[in-house]
Amino acid sequence: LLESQPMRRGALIIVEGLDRAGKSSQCELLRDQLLTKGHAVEYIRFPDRTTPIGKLIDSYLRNASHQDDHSIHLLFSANRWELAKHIQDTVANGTTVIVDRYSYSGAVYSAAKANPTLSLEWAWQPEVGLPRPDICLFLSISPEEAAKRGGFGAERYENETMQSRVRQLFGTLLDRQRDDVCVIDAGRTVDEVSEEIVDVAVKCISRLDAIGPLRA
Ligand code: DGP
Ligand code: NA
Ligand code: NA
Repeated sequence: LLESQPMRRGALIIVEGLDRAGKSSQCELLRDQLLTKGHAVEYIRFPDRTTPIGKLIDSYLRNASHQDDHSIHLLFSANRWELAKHIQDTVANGTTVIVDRYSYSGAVYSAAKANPTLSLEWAWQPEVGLPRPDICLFLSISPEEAAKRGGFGAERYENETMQSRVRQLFGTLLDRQRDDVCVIDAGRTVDEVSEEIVDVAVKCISRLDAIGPLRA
C-alpha cells in the first residue's frame, strides 16, 4: 500500500522584480517560513556566481570584463541550464525550490539594452524548455519607492535608464506569461509583503499536493 503512494513533488517558486524590490530578503523569509511549516525547501539564486560560467557573469556584472550583449545573454541562460536538471530532480523528490531571479530577468535585462538585434523575442528563446515555474511572484515597486530605498550599487545595470527600460519590459513579458505570474505590491512593509508571499506560496504548494492519482 505504501508503495502505491506517489511522492508528492515540491513546487517551483520564482521571485522576480527590479533591483531594490526586496527579492533576496523575501526569498529568505519565505524559505524560513516554509521550513517552519514543515516543508522541505531549497533556495537558489540566479545568476549562480559560483560555477565557471557564473564567474564569467560575476566579472561582467562588476564591470571587470567586457562581453558582447548576445554572448553574455547566452551565458546567463547557460547558467540556468546548468542547474535545470538539479531543479527538476529536487522538485520531483518533494522539495520546494525557491528561485531568486529566473528567465524573466534573463530576457528583460538583455532586451533593455539599446541593441537592435536583441529583442525580447530573441532573448526569450534560449529559456524555452527550462523547468516551468508553478508560480512567478513579481515584486512590484514604484520608481518613487525604489528611489526612497537609496542609491544604486556599483554594478552594471544599476542606473536609472536601464531600470526604467527593465520596468517597462517586465510589464510586457509578464503580461505574455500571465498564467504563471502573481504580482505582489512590494511597496509595503517587509512583514506585510512576506505575509502575502507566504500565503500565496502555501496555496500553490497545497494545490500541487491536492492533485493525486485516482484510487482503486
Ligand atoms: P542580483 O544578484 O539579483 O542583484 O542580479 C545581478 C544583476 O544581474 C541584476 O542587475 C539583474 C541582472 N540579471 C540577472 N539575471 C540576468 C540575466 O539572465 N540576464 C541579464 N542580462 N541580466 C541578469
Ligand atoms: Na542587484
Ligand atoms: Na534591445
